[in-house]
Amino acid sequence: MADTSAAVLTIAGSDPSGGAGMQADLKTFAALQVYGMSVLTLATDCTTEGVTDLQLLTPEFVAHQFRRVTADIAPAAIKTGMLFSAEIIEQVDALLSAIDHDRIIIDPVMTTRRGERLLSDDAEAAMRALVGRARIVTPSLPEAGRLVQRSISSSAEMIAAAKQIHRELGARHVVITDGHGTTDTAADCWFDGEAIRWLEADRLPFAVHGAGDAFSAAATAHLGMGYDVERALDGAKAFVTEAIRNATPRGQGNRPLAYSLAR
Ligand code: PXL
Repeated sequence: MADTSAAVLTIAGSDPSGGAGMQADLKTFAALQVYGMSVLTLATDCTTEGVTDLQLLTPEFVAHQFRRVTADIAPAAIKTGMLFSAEIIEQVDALLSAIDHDRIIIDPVMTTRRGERLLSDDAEAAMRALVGRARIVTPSLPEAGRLVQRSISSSAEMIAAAKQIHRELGARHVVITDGHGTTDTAADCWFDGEAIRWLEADRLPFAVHGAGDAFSAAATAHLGMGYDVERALDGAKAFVTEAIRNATPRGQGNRPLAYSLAR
């Protein structure tokens, strides 16, 4: 029986355009009708065209928010989004280690959607360590490449990278999302430690903003409701596919998703 009153938490950065980041996570939580909470890590100047600048909160204030909010309301699942600096990533790692939660989803925000690096070498190393806390880690194709330190372009390379992220970095479930790939279907590669499964949907003929965040947030909402990982990932894929299908153009860049009620 799904726990429809579940409270779920995102630790993420602000996207003032409302399409990605903390805003995408909270809209996804609301659409799936769980109770959303958020610990802010940084503010960006993001629009549908991307990010050009950001400002970080201190790791101490990230920790302060996290400790206060989780002591007040116990999260049923926790997601991380943009953490950016080695110091914030290490702080979040310490906070998650202290509460030993088994429904942690790490969305390792490490590249732009075009695959350009966002993180320093130190921050990337800290992110590889944080991934070990994940019940589910959800890198995009270029982010998976940063995690394994080589570029990935074929299905065979996706499979090898998913297995390596499980084995060497310690994430229990690895889902490499292929939103910007070149095949006809938008197929995400899921490795659960034993078998590979592909999560498939039609690839839609326009670029969107925030799809990776919404997928990961939807998986978090489902885990928080008490669903197992398979149901959580199938539910997340269905949710994000619908939100992409309904996305309408706004602004000068990629279409933000349409977060309509989905449960
Ligand atoms: O989609 C990744 C992402 C995460 N978090 C913030 C963002 C973005 C992308 O624009 O702005 C705050």
